[in-house]
Amino acid sequence: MRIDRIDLTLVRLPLVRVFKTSSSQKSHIDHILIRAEADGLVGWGECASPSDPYYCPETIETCWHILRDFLLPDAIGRKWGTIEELVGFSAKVKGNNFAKAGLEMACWDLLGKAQGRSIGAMLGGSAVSIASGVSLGIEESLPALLRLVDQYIGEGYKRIKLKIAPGWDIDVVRAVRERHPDLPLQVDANSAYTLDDSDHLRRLDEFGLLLIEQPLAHDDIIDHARLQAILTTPVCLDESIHSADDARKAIDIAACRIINIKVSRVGGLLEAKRVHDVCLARGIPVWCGGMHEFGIGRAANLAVSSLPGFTLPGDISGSDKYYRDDLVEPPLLATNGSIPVPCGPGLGVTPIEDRIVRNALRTLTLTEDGVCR
Ligand code: OSB
Ligand code: MG
Repeated sequence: MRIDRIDLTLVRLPLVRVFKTSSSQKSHIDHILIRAEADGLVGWGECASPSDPYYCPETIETCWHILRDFLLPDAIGRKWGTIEELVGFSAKVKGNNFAKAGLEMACWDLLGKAQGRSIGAMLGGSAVSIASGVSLGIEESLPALLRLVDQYIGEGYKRIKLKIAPGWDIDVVRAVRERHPDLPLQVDANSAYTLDDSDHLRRLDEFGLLLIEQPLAHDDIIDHARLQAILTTPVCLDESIHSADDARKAIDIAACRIINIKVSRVGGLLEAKRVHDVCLARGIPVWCGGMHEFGIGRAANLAVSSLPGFTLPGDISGSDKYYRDDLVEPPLLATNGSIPVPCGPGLGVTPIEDRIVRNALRTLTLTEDGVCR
């Protein structure tokens, strides 16, 4: 294939509810959509970077810069036949995984359309639907959180994840657990604690949680190994895992017993599959994390979740949990807590282009002759 034109669009969608974590608070989401033309086909990708550098070092502006000035010029006009080859063009770019993942996703979509196969099938996935969980942010009050928990359980979601932070942890988890003794429940600290909090975190062990996600620093696995050794609750790494090699090392030193795979955090679907393969071979369960993706990125998350190692419900809820009007047809919605994996060619969803234009903050077109604005 040969890409001869790429359009970047920065799109803003309002969230139906403010989302607060230990590290950030959001009322709307800005993601970059990548529309790539190759061989008469069109492929779409989504850069799901946060706008602030509080979850990871990247922001949506660093993604725009890295795409415009490095990744896209390296890809446009070059022949490639496989994703391995395509990814090779940008191997010299260190880090910047969210930026890389957006372009790579558009290329999977192109390749899938050229071959008439879904991305799930191309990755080797076989599940036709996936068990869906929800991630609940830090709320104004405990009653407000309990109402949300009841609402999503009522809608059929298969497990609940609670964001925790110092001051919003033990009592909150206890209240949810007392109300729902058998609920599959897990927590996510987004790096809000240190090893000095070990005794405090051990108090979570009594609640039968599925896991505690990223309690310690984003760039650490050593302290996580120390913490895991004294917790009965499985530690799950999110922020610390950027590649299959990271996963192998974390498993080797017992820094975690579960891994959250995010397509964008690991730089794309190919690396996500590699992380999955390492974990499957080592008996480490995985689940698909989310970055509030719009429909394009959400479809990619569904595709990767069809792989056999994704044995825990993921954070892929129906897009209506976050957005009133998502950007794709058909809409990706949960029924009784499960969401079908798209089976059409490529991502298997069709972007609604006029809605994208209506919500665009900025666009940029690149061709083989250079940038046109
Ligand atoms: O840590 O998993 C996280 C959202 C933004 C940044 C980090 C995280 C999250 C979520 C929401 O938990 C997951 C989703 O539903 O997309
Ligand atoms: Mg997380």
